[in-house]
Amino acid sequence: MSPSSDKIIITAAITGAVHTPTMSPHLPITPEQIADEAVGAAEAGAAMVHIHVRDPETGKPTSDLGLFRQVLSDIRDRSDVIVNTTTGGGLGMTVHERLMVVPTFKPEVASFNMGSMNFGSYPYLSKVKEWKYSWEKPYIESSRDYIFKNTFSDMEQFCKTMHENGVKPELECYDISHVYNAKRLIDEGRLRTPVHIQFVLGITGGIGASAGDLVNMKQSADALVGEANYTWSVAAAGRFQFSSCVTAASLGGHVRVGLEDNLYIRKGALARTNSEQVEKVKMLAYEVTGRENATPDEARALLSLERRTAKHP
Ligand code: KMH
Ligand code: ZN
Repeated sequence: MSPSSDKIIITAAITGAVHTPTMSPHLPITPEQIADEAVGAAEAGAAMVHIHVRDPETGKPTSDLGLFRQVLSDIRDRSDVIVNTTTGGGLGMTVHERLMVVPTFKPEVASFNMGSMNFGSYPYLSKVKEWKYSWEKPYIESSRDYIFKNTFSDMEQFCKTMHENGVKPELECYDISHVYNAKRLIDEGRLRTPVHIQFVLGITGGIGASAGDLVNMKQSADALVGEANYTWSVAAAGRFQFSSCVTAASLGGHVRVGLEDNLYIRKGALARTNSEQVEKVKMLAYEVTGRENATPDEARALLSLERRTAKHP
């Protein structure tokens, strides 16, 4: 068994860069909305919030550090939740743009994507007829020809920058080869154990989201990284979100919900807030496994975090 815990860490991924405003009127857009949603998710039981930012006028994902500053300082003023910033960014952002949030704000945790891959959101094209903003359709269409770039050289730079700034990487693994890449970086001394792995399931271009897919990912990590050397969580796209969370909770892992990954609360019903999803997964994990949600400080201990995010970034 990986160092599994009785307490379960719930992460809420608040807005992301995959969904667009037309897909849900509840997607947080402005810095105020993103911070409010993050604080609400924390109050509902999330120990960690994963943050992307969007242009407040159009809702388009951006790497603007001024917007990150507003969101991070607002959250920090109002909550003790662990802040996890994206370094995956969104379609069309450069590696440099994606990484700058790390040295600028030194968040406690940041995502770290474990390999280059296709990352397709284009299946949404068949679901939407009229788009609210002109950028949305070309953005989604561009994913058909998009390579999410995380080369070995990029990953070495991410390791160095996160290490120099005392930021714990959350290793986003979308396929089994990404677990091999994590092992390589550990063996090279670029990543220190225990690492925290996020198994990201159901992305077009990555592994699927069945229980078997999750078990495959976990067994690969057990064999390659070693059960005692990592903690883990699952983030699954769309309708696989809650079923994957229940499987992960049963296997001793942690869970991620949020509108970044899934816009719905149940079949056919849009989630109105991130906190609704946090409440639901908290209930499911407890009812199915008896595991209670970790507080931010309990999560800090479970993830071996060294320090808190500075109060005013
Ligand atoms: N968007 C998710 C599929 C990141 O932000 O770096 C994974 C993610 C990666 O959250
Ligand atoms: Zn993200």
